[in-house]
Amino acid sequence: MKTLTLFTTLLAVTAAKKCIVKDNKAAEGSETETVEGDLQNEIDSGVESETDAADDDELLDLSTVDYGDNVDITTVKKLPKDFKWGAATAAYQVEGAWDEGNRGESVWDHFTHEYPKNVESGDRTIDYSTNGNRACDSYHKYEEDVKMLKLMNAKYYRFSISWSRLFHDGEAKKEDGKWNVNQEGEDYYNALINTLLDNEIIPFVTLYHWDLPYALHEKYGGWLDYHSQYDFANYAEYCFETFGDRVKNWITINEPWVNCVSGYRLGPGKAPYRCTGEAPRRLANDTTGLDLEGGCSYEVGPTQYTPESEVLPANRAPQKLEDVWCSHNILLGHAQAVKVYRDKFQKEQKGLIGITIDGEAQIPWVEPGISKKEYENNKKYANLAAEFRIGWYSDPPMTGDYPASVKERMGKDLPEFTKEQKELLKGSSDFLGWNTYTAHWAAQVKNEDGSYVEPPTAEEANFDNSKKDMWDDNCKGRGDGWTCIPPTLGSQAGSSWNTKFAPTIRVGLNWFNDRYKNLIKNGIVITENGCAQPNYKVARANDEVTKKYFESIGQPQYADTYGEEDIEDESNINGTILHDKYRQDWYDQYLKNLRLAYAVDGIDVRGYMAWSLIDNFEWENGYETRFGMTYIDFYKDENLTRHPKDSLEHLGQWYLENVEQN
Ligand code: PNW
Repeated sequence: MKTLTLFTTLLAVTAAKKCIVKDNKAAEGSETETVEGDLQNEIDSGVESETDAADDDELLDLSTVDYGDNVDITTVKKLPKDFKWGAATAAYQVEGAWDEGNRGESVWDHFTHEYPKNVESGDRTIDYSTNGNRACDSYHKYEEDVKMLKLMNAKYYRFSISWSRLFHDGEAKKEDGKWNVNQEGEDYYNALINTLLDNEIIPFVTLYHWDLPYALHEKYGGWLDYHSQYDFANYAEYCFETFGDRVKNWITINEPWVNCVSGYRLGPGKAPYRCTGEAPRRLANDTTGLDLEGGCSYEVGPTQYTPESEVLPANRAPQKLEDVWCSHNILLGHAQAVKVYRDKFQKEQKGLIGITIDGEAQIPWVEPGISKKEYENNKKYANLAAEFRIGWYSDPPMTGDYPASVKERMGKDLPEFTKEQKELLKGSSDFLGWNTYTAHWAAQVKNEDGSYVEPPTAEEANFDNSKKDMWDDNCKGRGDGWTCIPPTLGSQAGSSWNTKFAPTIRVGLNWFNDRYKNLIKNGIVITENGCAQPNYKVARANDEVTKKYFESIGQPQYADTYGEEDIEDESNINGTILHDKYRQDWYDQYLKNLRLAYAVDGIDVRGYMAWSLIDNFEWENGYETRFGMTYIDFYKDENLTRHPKDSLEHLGQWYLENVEQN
């Protein structure tokens, strides 16, 4: 089929990367040296020779840009019987009971209590509206959550464990055969796990979903410090030992990028609000849109977050590159936890362990009148952008090191893994967990006169220059932020960054498959996907531009605009709140692309966890943004009754129709 062949070609070319750094012998040398042979060969073989053959001025035939999802899904094979089907939540977002059962404080408790203004609220007179103090009260109501899982025919439930519910100060220790655990915390997770199993639902457990024990943040700056990896591994060991007889699916870390970049650089929306990226804006007097209550200062200083350094002083001023160091240490934490599992438990318990990363698939920018040559260049930049956005986190657990492009362009600003650490990291994820929501455009940035901005030279390589020639997200390299330059990729869902472009899941699955062909041993699991139903709070300034744009390239279906009738009406639960058509359509489209990736492209995708089972505490958006398939009235309903939305049973039906049943 014409369209599908072209689709595959497009994906293969996204694997091309060599020509990004030109005329840079030193950098090329280090690339050959550091990238694993297998991976390098795969990357090289992905380079299409037609790339070079493209005539300078020959125009691209827009009809050849096709994502191949306009097919009748019943004509391709179904997903296999053992497909891991379920829904996801996270401890801080649903549990509540923040000071019950002897639970310790996490960075999220601290952040939300210290800076309530940084969290959206529909009613600030309610003191739990800006935090997870009560949330969905799943600590007491987990049995009701299980009933919701049944409605979607879930075979799996992905939930996370609150580290500080088990260990107040984050430090798990075993003395004379006994752990210093908070017994009430252990009892809670045992009850949850056992209830799931009684209901024939398999637990899929995340060890860390952003709720670091606050004590560790105070002690040494949390993930900024090298020592965090060992505390994480000790806590993980306790979990394997205690729950591993029943839990066979483990995720070490959820979304290291969001945790580190939002929590340590972007500020002021996510814990622990280190905001080293906010500080330069403050210095430049550009604080538009920032609620700076609490604030933070900024020092450019040496970043000694290494094994040689002493434990870091608590509460020192934020420094540059904190997100980079957080990422480095959290990846090591993942690897250390996996080592413990493999050395002491995996053989006997026979479970799988992996990491869940996030990141948007990168879509090469296309427009009417674009030349073939330019489009080919955009494909290369799509791969490069994906290496920065995704590969930075997925390469280490697969290949044992950061992508060559990231190393070259970051220069000395990127910490290095030692030989031992590389060995520890390599192959440390039995499966690859991927949270996928949205997509970004990618291209090379142009100067005013239309010439290309050149990549940084070896001398220029550092954090600030590393992406200077790359479109930043969807913004044509002209600024930062999510919505600065239209058009966006797909329609605007109910969260500022959340746009609907369903082919992204298939493009991303193919990107992973091309890159890691034989390295992902137990397939890819989509550990999160979903949307907030459109609501009146999101800005829709780009809708028209996006619509016109997609029409201009002959793909009006991806503009996917919606009208008033799809927008959540808070005053009437029996309207769009429960009859969530937009969300059902979201799931249909993404799942169709997932099934095509499996059936047509042959991708080893083994599971899908919808985000989220229930409406919950959506971090800095509080209870004002609803990703759930179950409605909860957080402000008025004392009982926090679970009301299933249409999407919940819709997914239950999807499962019966699209996954082999016998
Ligand atoms: C994920 N982005 O976060 C998290 O794992 C969930 O806890 C969260 O509730 C869910 O997605 C919905 O937000 C993300 O900006 C946050 O691209 C932000 C982004 C992606 C994922």
